[in-house]
Amino acid sequence: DKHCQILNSPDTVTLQQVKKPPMYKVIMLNDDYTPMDFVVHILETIFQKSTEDAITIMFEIHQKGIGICGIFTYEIAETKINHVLQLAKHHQYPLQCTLEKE
Ligand code: NFA
Repeated sequence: DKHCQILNSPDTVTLQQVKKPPMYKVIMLNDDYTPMDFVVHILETIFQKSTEDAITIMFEIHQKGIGICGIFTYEIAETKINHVLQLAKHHQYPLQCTLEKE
């Protein structure tokens, strides 16, 4: 049942287990001050969402309090969160983002 791959070296054939990396959800939190169009812009540029999907996700966060921006490896999730927080800080918006292991 474990995913294996055949590795052919010059004189040996071995079964190598292929491990998927742990994945992390990037969660965005609602607040009362960050403009809706700024959140949509972040979802389009940092999370590569279409305008339609960005608007849907933005309203979900606005209505439910939190929403998922995407699922990534730890390093990519951390980098995207840092970009969001840096951009929000630059505009003096209180937008918050966090990471959650899947
Ligand atoms: N609640 C914010 C507003 O009404 C919009 C928002 C959505 C903020 C998603 C943060 C996250 N301007």
